[in-house]
Amino acid sequence: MVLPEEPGARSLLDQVAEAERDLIAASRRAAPSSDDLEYFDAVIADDGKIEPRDVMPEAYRKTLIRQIAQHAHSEIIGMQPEGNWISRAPSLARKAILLAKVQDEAGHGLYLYAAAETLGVDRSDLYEQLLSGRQKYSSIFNYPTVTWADVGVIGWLVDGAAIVNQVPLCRCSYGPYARAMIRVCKEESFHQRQGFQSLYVLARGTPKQRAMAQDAVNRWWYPSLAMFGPPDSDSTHSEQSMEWKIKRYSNDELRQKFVDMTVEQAKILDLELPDADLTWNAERGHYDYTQPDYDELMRVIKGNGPCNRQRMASRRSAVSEGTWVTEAAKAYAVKQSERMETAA
Ligand code: BYC
Repeated sequence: MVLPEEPGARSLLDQVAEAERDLIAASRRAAPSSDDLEYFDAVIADDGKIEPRDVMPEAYRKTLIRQIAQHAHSEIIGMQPEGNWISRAPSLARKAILLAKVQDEAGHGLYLYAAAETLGVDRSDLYEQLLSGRQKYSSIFNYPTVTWADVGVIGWLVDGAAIVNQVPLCRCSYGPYARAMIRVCKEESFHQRQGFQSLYVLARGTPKQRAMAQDAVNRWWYPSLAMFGPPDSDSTHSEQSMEWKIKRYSNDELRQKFVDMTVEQAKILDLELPDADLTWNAERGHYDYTQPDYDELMRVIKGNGPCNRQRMASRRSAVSEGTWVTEAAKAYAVKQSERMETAA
């Protein structure tokens, strides 16, 4: 099933493929001959890629660590709301799909922690900062998944918002982050389609199933819009991140792209988006829409959303109760490499 995207724009997956071609070309460029910041400025001006070997301003490095770590933590915490339904999926096929999807999110977390480590941080320090609350994760994962339809809506709206935000990150100026995003986006695109398909079935099911799908859309719409962050006027990092070409679009620009794309998809689902003021504005060439509640976003970011405490408690217990698994895996890896050495 082909989902309509932003009117008049190239498909999101075509944009990912184009970014991948640029990344391959950039990786073939010669290493810098100088170790001063002139090279950094020239690469950014030339729309090239900064690699871990290159000198970079300390603030650029810190911004990337903040954003990539927050992104990695979001993938890992994001496994919880959907994981909640693995044991209650309505069929074996849906259960297998959901298991695979949640496992993909763990993989995304791993690509992203690996990308952050190229900036000279250790992933165990990043976990520690998440657990102590010094680093954050996306606001969206602090909302509960109360019905099966929430799983479909997370796929459609949350993964849909994630793709709109992340496709431009495939063209981020930092090579390892951009490369991680290529694979993440291809997988997210698949996730979004499965969420859409699951909702499509519910929306055409019994009146009760249809009502459950609509109720889930009503609850997730505004939190999904808030995923893009505060409005541009309140965004502390956007201006600098855009100058460095880490971010390619502002929070409001991406939110608008998401609205324009999603309205068309909602028509196919035959579900309502819960915004009476959603109207096409021919002059702007975009839909006008009601903004999410940014005070609520700030409360959720600060730790006071409906599920913040539950999410962090689950994460802490996964670490404390799972330590023996990590230690066993490490001991096994040591044993294997000793065996290989003896055999060689
Ligand atoms: N939630 O200056 P701003 C996924 C913070 S994973 C929490 O605009 P920036 C998925 C922001 O960090 C989804 N915090 O910031 C996974 C900053 O605080 P600090 C995650 C938010 O960085 C599994 C402050 O507010 N995606 O989709 O320029 C299953 C001011 O904001 C949020 C990413 O992480 C928020 N929603 O722009 C399914 C993508 N919004 O750090 C799906 C990568 C803002 O100064 N990240 N804040 O204390 C980004 O693109 C950018 O970091 C953001 C924010 C657009 C999120």
